[in-house]
Amino acid sequence: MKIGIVCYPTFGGSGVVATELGQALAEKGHEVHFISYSPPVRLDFLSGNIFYHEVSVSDYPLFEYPPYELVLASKLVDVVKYEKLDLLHVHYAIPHASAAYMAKQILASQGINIPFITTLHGTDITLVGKDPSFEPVITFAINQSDAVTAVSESLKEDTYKNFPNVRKEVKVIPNFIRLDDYKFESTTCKKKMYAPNGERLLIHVSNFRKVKRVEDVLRVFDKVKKVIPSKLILIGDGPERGNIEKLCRELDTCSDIKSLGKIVNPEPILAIADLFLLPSETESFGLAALEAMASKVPVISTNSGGLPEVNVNGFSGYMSNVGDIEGMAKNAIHILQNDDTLNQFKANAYAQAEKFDISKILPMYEKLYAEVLEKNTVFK
Ligand code: GMT
Repeated sequence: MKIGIVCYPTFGGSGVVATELGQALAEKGHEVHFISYSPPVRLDFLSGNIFYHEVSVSDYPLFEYPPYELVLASKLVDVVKYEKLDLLHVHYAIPHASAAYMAKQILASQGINIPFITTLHGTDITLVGKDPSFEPVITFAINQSDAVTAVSESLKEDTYKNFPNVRKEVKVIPNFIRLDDYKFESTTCKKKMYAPNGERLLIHVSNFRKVKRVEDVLRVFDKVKKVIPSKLILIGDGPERGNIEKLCRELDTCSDIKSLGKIVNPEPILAIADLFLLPSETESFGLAALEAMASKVPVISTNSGGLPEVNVNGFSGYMSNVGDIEGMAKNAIHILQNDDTLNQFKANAYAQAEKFDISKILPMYEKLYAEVLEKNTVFK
Protein backbone atom coordinates (compact mmCIF):
# COMPACT_ATOMS: atom_id res chain seq x y z
CA MET A 1 0.00 0.00 0.00
CA LYS A 2 1.15 3.58 -0.61
CA ILE A 3 0.16 5.69 2.37
CA GLY A 4 0.47 9.45 2.95
CA ILE A 5 0.78 10.44 6.62
CA VAL A 6 0.09 14.03 7.63
CA CYS A 7 1.17 15.04 11.13
CA TYR A 8 2.73 17.72 13.29
CA PRO A 9 6.48 17.16 13.28
CA THR A 10 6.98 18.35 16.86
CA PHE A 11 7.52 16.58 20.19
CA GLY A 12 3.76 16.23 20.87
CA GLY A 13 2.20 12.78 21.19
CA SER A 14 0.21 12.96 17.95
CA GLY A 15 3.38 13.47 15.90
CA VAL A 16 5.15 10.67 17.77
CA VAL A 17 2.29 8.21 17.21
CA ALA A 18 2.04 9.16 13.51
CA THR A 19 5.80 8.75 13.05
CA GLU A 20 6.02 5.41 14.84
CA LEU A 21 3.01 4.16 12.91
CA GLY A 22 4.54 5.19 9.59
CA GLN A 23 7.86 3.57 10.46
CA ALA A 24 6.16 0.32 11.46
CA LEU A 25 4.11 0.31 8.25
CA ALA A 26 7.27 0.87 6.22
CA GLU A 27 8.94 -2.07 8.00
CA LYS A 28 6.02 -4.22 6.92
CA GLY A 29 6.67 -3.27 3.30
CA HIS A 30 4.23 -0.41 2.79
CA GLU A 31 5.49 2.76 1.10
CA VAL A 32 5.02 5.66 3.52
CA HIS A 33 5.09 9.35 2.60
CA PHE A 34 5.23 11.84 5.49
CA ILE A 35 3.87 15.28 4.68
CA SER A 36 4.57 18.08 7.16
CA TYR A 37 6.27 21.46 7.56
CA SER A 38 9.50 19.89 8.82
CA PRO A 39 10.79 16.33 9.26
CA PRO A 40 9.05 14.68 12.24
CA VAL A 41 11.45 14.66 15.21
CA ARG A 42 11.32 10.92 15.75
CA LEU A 43 11.60 9.99 12.08
CA ASP A 44 14.60 8.00 10.94
CA PHE A 45 15.11 7.31 7.31
CA LEU A 46 16.71 3.92 7.78
CA SER A 47 13.97 2.34 5.73
CA GLY A 48 14.03 2.85 1.96
CA ASN A 49 10.22 2.84 2.05
CA ILE A 50 10.01 6.17 3.85
CA PHE A 51 9.71 9.51 2.07
CA TYR A 52 9.29 13.04 3.33
CA HIS A 53 7.56 15.93 1.55
CA GLU A 54 7.91 19.41 3.00
CA VAL A 55 5.09 21.92 3.08
CA SER A 56 6.66 25.38 2.83
CA VAL A 57 4.44 28.39 3.25
CA SER A 58 5.46 31.61 1.54
CA ASP A 59 6.02 34.47 3.96
CA TYR A 60 4.60 37.18 1.67
CA PRO A 61 4.20 40.34 3.80
CA LEU A 62 0.46 40.50 3.14
CA PHE A 63 -0.02 37.32 5.12
CA GLU A 64 -0.28 38.12 8.77
CA TYR A 65 -1.50 34.51 9.06
CA PRO A 66 0.21 32.41 6.36
CA PRO A 67 -2.36 30.06 4.75
CA TYR A 68 -0.78 26.76 5.84
CA GLU A 69 -3.93 24.75 5.25
CA LEU A 70 -4.11 25.76 1.58
CA VAL A 71 -0.47 25.00 0.95
CA LEU A 72 -0.87 21.65 2.70
CA ALA A 73 -3.91 20.84 0.54
CA SER A 74 -1.95 21.70 -2.61
CA LYS A 75 0.96 19.57 -1.42
CA LEU A 76 -1.38 16.66 -0.79
CA VAL A 77 -2.80 16.96 -4.30
CA ASP A 78 0.72 16.92 -5.69
CA VAL A 79 1.98 13.99 -3.61
CA VAL A 80 -1.14 11.84 -4.11
CA LYS A 81 -0.97 12.41 -7.86
CA TYR A 82 2.71 11.94 -8.50
CA GLU A 83 3.48 9.28 -5.89
CA LYS A 84 0.22 7.47 -6.75
CA LEU A 85 -0.86 7.15 -3.12
CA ASP A 86 -3.68 4.77 -2.16
CA LEU A 87 -4.83 6.65 0.92
CA LEU A 88 -4.12 9.54 3.26
CA HIS A 89 -3.99 9.20 7.04
CA VAL A 90 -4.11 12.55 8.81
CA HIS A 91 -3.26 12.92 12.50
CA TYR A 92 -4.89 15.74 14.48
CA ALA A 93 -8.07 17.21 13.04
CA ILE A 94 -6.94 20.83 12.84
CA PRO A 95 -6.22 21.70 10.07
CA HIS A 96 -5.17 18.35 8.64
CA ALA A 97 -8.62 16.85 8.18
CA SER A 98 -10.05 19.86 6.36
CA ALA A 99 -6.91 20.13 4.19
CA ALA A 100 -7.30 16.45 3.27
CA TYR A 101 -10.95 17.04 2.40
CA MET A 102 -9.98 19.93 0.12
CA ALA A 103 -7.28 17.83 -1.56
CA LYS A 104 -9.76 14.99 -2.02
CA GLN A 105 -12.23 17.29 -3.79
CA ILE A 106 -9.57 18.79 -6.05
CA LEU A 107 -8.34 15.32 -6.98
CA ALA A 108 -11.92 14.11 -7.57
CA SER A 109 -12.34 16.93 -10.09
CA GLN A 110 -9.37 15.41 -11.94
CA GLY A 111 -10.79 11.89 -11.81
CA ILE A 112 -8.60 10.69 -8.90
CA ASN A 113 -10.22 9.07 -5.88
CA ILE A 114 -8.25 9.33 -2.63
CA PRO A 115 -9.80 8.21 0.66
CA PHE A 116 -8.63 9.85 3.86
CA ILE A 117 -8.64 8.65 7.47
CA THR A 118 -8.62 11.13 10.34
CA THR A 119 -7.16 10.20 13.71
CA LEU A 120 -8.29 12.41 16.57
CA HIS A 121 -5.62 12.80 19.24
CA GLY A 122 -7.00 14.92 22.05
CA THR A 123 -6.58 18.65 22.19
CA ASP A 124 -8.03 18.90 18.67
CA ILE A 125 -11.31 17.80 20.32
CA THR A 126 -11.02 18.65 24.01
CA LEU A 127 -9.25 22.04 24.05
CA VAL A 128 -8.49 23.78 20.76
CA GLY A 129 -11.31 22.08 18.86
CA LYS A 130 -13.89 23.07 21.45
CA ASP A 131 -13.41 26.70 20.47
CA PRO A 132 -16.67 27.58 18.65
CA SER A 133 -14.70 29.24 15.87
CA PHE A 134 -13.48 25.81 14.73
CA GLU A 135 -16.65 23.79 15.33
CA PRO A 136 -18.35 23.83 11.88
CA VAL A 137 -15.14 23.02 10.03
CA ILE A 138 -14.11 20.21 12.38
CA THR A 139 -17.58 18.67 12.35
CA PHE A 140 -17.68 18.81 8.57
CA ALA A 141 -14.17 17.39 8.11
CA ILE A 142 -14.88 14.54 10.53
CA ASN A 143 -18.15 13.71 8.79
CA GLN A 144 -16.44 13.78 5.38
CA SER A 145 -13.54 11.54 6.41
CA ASP A 146 -13.66 8.03 4.98
CA ALA A 147 -12.92 6.72 8.46
CA VAL A 148 -12.27 8.34 11.82
CA THR A 149 -10.35 6.95 14.76
CA ALA A 150 -9.85 8.21 18.30
CA VAL A 151 -7.01 7.14 20.58
CA SER A 152 -9.30 6.23 23.52
CA GLU A 153 -12.92 5.53 24.41
CA SER A 154 -12.87 8.74 26.41
CA LEU A 155 -11.86 10.78 23.36
CA LYS A 156 -14.56 9.10 21.30
CA GLU A 157 -17.16 10.15 23.91
CA ASP A 158 -15.73 13.68 24.01
CA THR A 159 -16.00 13.89 20.23
CA TYR A 160 -19.73 13.14 20.25
CA LYS A 161 -20.24 15.41 23.28
CA ASN A 162 -18.30 18.43 21.97
CA PHE A 163 -19.43 18.04 18.36
CA PRO A 164 -23.11 17.07 18.52
CA ASN A 165 -23.45 17.17 14.73
CA VAL A 166 -20.81 14.52 14.16
CA ARG A 167 -22.60 11.59 12.49
CA LYS A 168 -19.57 9.56 11.55
CA GLU A 169 -18.68 6.36 13.38
CA VAL A 170 -15.56 6.97 15.47
CA LYS A 171 -13.50 3.79 15.95
CA VAL A 172 -11.15 3.51 18.90
CA ILE A 173 -7.62 2.44 18.09
CA PRO A 174 -5.48 3.03 21.17
CA ASN A 175 -2.01 4.48 21.08
CA PHE A 176 0.90 2.08 21.22
CA ILE A 177 4.58 1.76 22.00
CA ARG A 178 7.22 -0.38 20.44
CA LEU A 179 8.32 -2.42 23.46
CA ASP A 180 11.56 -3.40 21.76
CA ASP A 181 12.67 0.24 21.97
CA TYR A 182 12.50 0.11 25.77
CA LYS A 183 15.21 -2.39 26.60
CA PHE A 184 17.59 -0.04 28.36
CA GLU A 185 18.98 -1.32 31.66
CA SER A 186 18.74 0.74 34.82
CA THR A 187 22.25 0.43 36.22
CA THR A 188 23.31 1.91 39.54
CA CYS A 189 26.13 3.66 37.75
CA LYS A 190 23.79 5.47 35.33
CA LYS A 191 21.33 6.29 38.08
CA LYS A 192 24.10 7.84 40.20
CA MET A 193 24.40 10.69 37.67
CA TYR A 194 21.03 11.98 38.84
CA ALA A 195 20.63 10.37 42.26
CA PRO A 196 24.17 10.29 43.68
CA ASN A 197 23.18 9.08 47.14
CA GLY A 198 20.75 6.39 46.12
CA GLU A 199 17.72 8.70 46.19
CA ARG A 200 14.49 7.66 44.47
CA LEU A 201 14.20 9.20 41.02
CA LEU A 202 10.92 10.80 39.96
CA ILE A 203 10.35 11.97 36.40
CA HIS A 204 7.95 14.06 34.34
CA VAL A 205 7.91 14.40 30.55
CA SER A 206 5.64 16.86 28.74
CA ASN A 207 5.37 19.93 26.56
CA PHE A 208 4.96 22.14 29.67
CA ARG A 209 1.61 23.51 28.61
CA LYS A 210 -0.99 24.63 31.16
CA VAL A 211 -3.00 21.43 30.65
CA LYS A 212 -0.06 19.39 32.05
CA ARG A 213 -0.18 21.14 35.47
CA VAL A 214 3.60 20.90 35.86
CA GLU A 215 3.31 22.99 39.03
CA ASP A 216 1.52 20.00 40.58
CA VAL A 217 4.53 17.86 39.68
CA LEU A 218 6.71 20.15 41.78
CA ARG A 219 4.24 20.26 44.66
CA VAL A 220 3.89 16.46 44.76
CA PHE A 221 7.66 16.08 44.57
CA ASP A 222 8.10 18.55 47.43
CA LYS A 223 5.87 16.40 49.65
CA VAL A 224 7.49 13.11 48.62
CA LYS A 225 10.98 14.45 49.20
CA LYS A 226 10.14 15.40 52.77
CA VAL A 227 9.49 11.70 53.53
CA ILE A 228 11.72 9.82 51.09
CA PRO A 229 15.05 11.16 49.77
CA SER A 230 14.30 11.85 46.12
CA LYS A 231 15.33 13.72 42.99
CA LEU A 232 13.20 14.91 40.10
CA ILE A 233 14.01 14.92 36.38
CA LEU A 234 12.00 17.16 34.05
CA ILE A 235 12.06 16.43 30.32
CA GLY A 236 10.49 18.78 27.79
CA ASP A 237 9.91 22.47 27.51
CA GLY A 238 7.08 24.90 26.92
CA PRO A 239 5.17 27.94 28.09
CA GLU A 240 5.06 26.94 31.78
CA ARG A 241 8.84 26.79 32.18
CA GLY A 242 9.07 30.26 33.78
CA ASN A 243 6.43 29.43 36.40
CA ILE A 244 8.18 26.18 37.21
CA GLU A 245 11.50 27.90 37.79
CA LYS A 246 9.77 30.38 40.07
CA LEU A 247 7.97 27.68 42.02
CA CYS A 248 11.05 25.54 42.62
CA ARG A 249 12.71 28.60 44.14
CA GLU A 250 9.69 29.21 46.35
CA LEU A 251 9.64 25.58 47.46
CA ASP A 252 13.44 25.54 47.74
CA THR A 253 13.68 22.36 45.69
CA CYS A 254 15.68 23.60 42.66
CA SER A 255 18.84 21.78 43.72
CA ASP A 256 16.93 18.48 43.66
CA ILE A 257 15.46 19.05 40.21
CA LYS A 258 17.26 18.50 36.94
CA SER A 259 15.68 19.97 33.78
CA LEU A 260 16.94 18.26 30.66
CA GLY A 261 14.87 20.17 28.09
CA LYS A 262 13.59 18.58 24.91
CA ILE A 263 14.96 15.11 24.27
CA VAL A 264 14.08 13.19 21.11
CA ASN A 265 14.47 9.72 22.64
CA PRO A 266 13.93 9.81 26.40
CA GLU A 267 13.98 5.98 26.76
CA PRO A 268 17.45 5.63 28.38
CA ILE A 269 16.52 8.23 31.01
CA LEU A 270 13.09 6.74 31.67
CA ALA A 271 14.85 3.43 32.31
CA ILE A 272 16.59 4.79 35.41
CA ALA A 273 13.47 6.43 36.88
CA ASP A 274 11.39 5.01 39.75
CA LEU A 275 8.16 6.92 39.33
CA PHE A 276 6.46 8.97 36.60
CA LEU A 277 4.24 11.94 37.51
CA LEU A 278 1.44 13.02 35.16
CA PRO A 279 -0.99 15.31 37.00
CA SER A 280 -2.67 16.64 33.81
CA GLU A 281 -5.93 18.51 33.75
CA THR A 282 -6.89 16.16 30.94
CA GLU A 283 -5.23 13.61 28.65
CA SER A 284 -7.07 11.87 25.85
CA PHE A 285 -4.67 8.97 26.33
CA GLY A 286 -1.38 9.89 28.01
CA LEU A 287 1.25 8.45 25.70
CA ALA A 288 3.97 9.73 28.02
CA ALA A 289 2.56 7.53 30.80
CA LEU A 290 2.59 4.52 28.51
CA GLU A 291 6.20 5.22 27.53
CA ALA A 292 7.08 5.30 31.23
CA MET A 293 5.33 1.96 31.86
CA ALA A 294 7.15 0.42 28.92
CA SER A 295 10.32 1.46 30.79
CA LYS A 296 9.05 -0.36 33.91
CA VAL A 297 8.19 2.91 35.63
CA PRO A 298 4.91 3.09 37.58
CA VAL A 299 2.70 6.14 37.09
CA ILE A 300 1.03 8.59 39.43
CA SER A 301 -1.56 10.36 37.31
CA THR A 302 -4.91 12.06 37.45
CA ASN A 303 -8.02 10.10 36.54
CA SER A 304 -9.13 12.48 33.80
CA GLY A 305 -9.87 11.74 30.13
CA GLY A 306 -8.40 8.51 28.82
CA LEU A 307 -5.87 8.02 31.62
CA PRO A 308 -7.95 5.29 33.31
CA GLU A 309 -7.70 3.30 30.06
CA VAL A 310 -3.90 3.36 30.37
CA ASN A 311 -2.99 3.49 34.07
CA VAL A 312 -4.62 0.84 36.28
CA ASN A 313 -5.24 2.19 39.76
CA GLY A 314 -3.37 0.19 42.42
CA PHE A 315 -1.60 -1.92 39.78
CA SER A 316 0.54 0.05 37.32
CA GLY A 317 0.40 3.10 39.60
CA TYR A 318 -2.33 5.23 41.10
CA MET A 319 -4.82 7.84 39.95
CA SER A 320 -6.23 10.85 41.83
CA ASN A 321 -8.58 13.69 41.08
CA VAL A 322 -7.10 16.67 39.26
CA GLY A 323 -5.28 18.89 41.75
CA ASP A 324 -5.26 16.35 44.59
CA ILE A 325 -1.63 16.95 45.55
CA GLU A 326 -2.01 15.23 48.94
CA GLY A 327 -3.46 12.08 47.37
CA MET A 328 -0.82 11.91 44.65
CA ALA A 329 2.01 12.42 47.15
CA LYS A 330 0.57 9.77 49.50
CA ASN A 331 0.34 7.24 46.68
CA ALA A 332 3.82 8.10 45.44
CA ILE A 333 5.23 7.54 48.93
CA HIS A 334 3.41 4.22 49.14
CA ILE A 335 5.00 3.02 45.89
CA LEU A 336 8.46 4.28 46.79
CA GLN A 337 8.50 3.21 50.44
CA ASN A 338 10.42 -0.02 49.99
CA ASP A 339 12.13 -1.97 47.22
CA ASP A 340 9.65 -4.85 47.27
CA THR A 341 6.64 -2.61 46.71
CA LEU A 342 8.46 -0.57 44.09
CA ASN A 343 9.62 -3.65 42.20
CA GLN A 344 6.11 -5.08 42.19
CA PHE A 345 4.71 -1.83 40.73
CA LYS A 346 7.52 -1.73 38.18
CA ALA A 347 6.69 -5.25 37.00
CA ASN A 348 2.97 -4.41 36.89
CA ALA A 349 3.63 -1.24 34.89
CA TYR A 350 5.51 -3.25 32.29
CA ALA A 351 2.77 -5.89 32.17
CA GLN A 352 0.23 -3.15 31.51
CA ALA A 353 2.42 -1.63 28.76
CA GLU A 354 2.62 -5.02 27.03
CA LYS A 355 -1.09 -4.70 26.17
CA PHE A 356 -0.25 -1.69 24.00
CA ASP A 357 2.66 -3.14 22.07
CA ILE A 358 2.68 -2.16 18.43
CA SER A 359 2.30 -5.81 17.43
CA LYS A 360 -1.24 -5.65 18.84
CA ILE A 361 -2.24 -2.23 17.49
CA LEU A 362 -0.68 -2.11 14.00
CA PRO A 363 -3.02 -4.83 12.63
CA MET A 364 -6.00 -2.65 13.67
CA TYR A 365 -4.78 0.17 11.45
CA GLU A 366 -3.95 -2.18 8.59
CA LYS A 367 -7.44 -3.70 8.81
CA LEU A 368 -9.00 -0.24 8.75
CA TYR A 369 -6.92 0.77 5.72
CA ALA A 370 -8.01 -2.39 3.89
CA GLU A 371 -11.69 -1.75 4.72
CA VAL A 372 -11.50 1.85 3.55
CA LEU A 373 -9.77 0.86 0.32
CA GLU A 374 -12.27 -1.89 -0.34
CA LYS A 375 -15.22 0.47 0.13
CA ASN A 376 -13.59 2.98 -2.18
CA THR A 377 -13.02 0.37 -4.87
CA VAL A 378 -16.68 -0.74 -4.68
CA PHE A 379 -17.96 2.82 -5.00
CA LYS A 380 -15.45 3.96 -7.62
O1 GMT B 1 -0.44 16.56 25.09
C1 GMT B 1 -0.30 17.42 24.24
O2 GMT B 1 -0.44 18.62 24.49
C2 GMT B 1 0.12 17.02 22.86
C3 GMT B 1 -0.97 16.31 22.14
C4 GMT B 1 -0.61 16.11 20.71
O3 GMT B 1 -1.49 16.21 19.90
O4 GMT B 1 0.52 15.87 20.33
O5 GMT B 1 -1.20 15.06 22.82
C5 GMT B 1 -2.43 14.44 22.64
O6 GMT B 1 -2.22 13.31 21.81
C6 GMT B 1 -1.42 12.28 22.40
C7 GMT B 1 -1.22 11.17 21.35
O7 GMT B 1 -2.42 10.62 20.93
C8 GMT B 1 -2.10 11.75 23.67
O8 GMT B 1 -1.32 10.73 24.24
C9 GMT B 1 -2.24 12.92 24.67
O9 GMT B 1 -2.93 12.46 25.80
C10 GMT B 1 -3.01 14.06 24.02
N1 GMT B 1 -2.97 15.21 24.91
C11 GMT B 1 -4.06 15.67 25.54
O10 GMT B 1 -5.17 15.16 25.43
C12 GMT B 1 -3.84 16.83 26.43
